[in-house]
Amino acid sequence: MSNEFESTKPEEIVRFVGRHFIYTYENGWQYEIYIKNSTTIDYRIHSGIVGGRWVRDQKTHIVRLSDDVCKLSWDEPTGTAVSVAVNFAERRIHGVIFFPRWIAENPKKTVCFQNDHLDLMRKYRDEGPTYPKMVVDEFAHISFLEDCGPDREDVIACAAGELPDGYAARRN
Ligand code: FER
Repeated sequence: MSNEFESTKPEEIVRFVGRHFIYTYENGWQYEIYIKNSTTIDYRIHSGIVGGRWVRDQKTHIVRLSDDVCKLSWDEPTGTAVSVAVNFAERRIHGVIFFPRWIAENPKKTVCFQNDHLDLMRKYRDEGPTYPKMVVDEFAHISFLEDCGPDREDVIACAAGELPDGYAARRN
């Protein structure tokens, strides 16, 4: 579907689709993303104020900035907006997270497998409060990177707490 406010060009981001990576922000928050296809990510949060949260099939704007750099941007059902620039050559990320006030005050309300609670998350979002937002802007380092190919359902398939010991500590 074409959208005048959408600059994702699927043919430009083929190289990024299928990549699966684990990264840790300088504030210690650890995240994992699987770029499932040209418009979709799955992700899991290992630690941080919303550690334990995980999400499948989040619609995402994905653009190429260079052969080694892409940017992923999306708006959550919770009202959190995220934009993550990923430099695969240097394994360096810069993420900006815009949390609504209700999550800054009570982050645990969003810790779940979100797909099973979409209506509840939208209800929380609409109840607010939204402002002032909590903006978190941080660099991260990619500690694990692999290419899983597109459209797999087994890459992000459980909560962080259900993974085998050592899963997130793998380095390559
Ligand atoms: C990230 C930074 C923040 C990320 C997700 C979030 C998956 C937050 C999501 C949320 O709390 O809804 O790098 O990648």
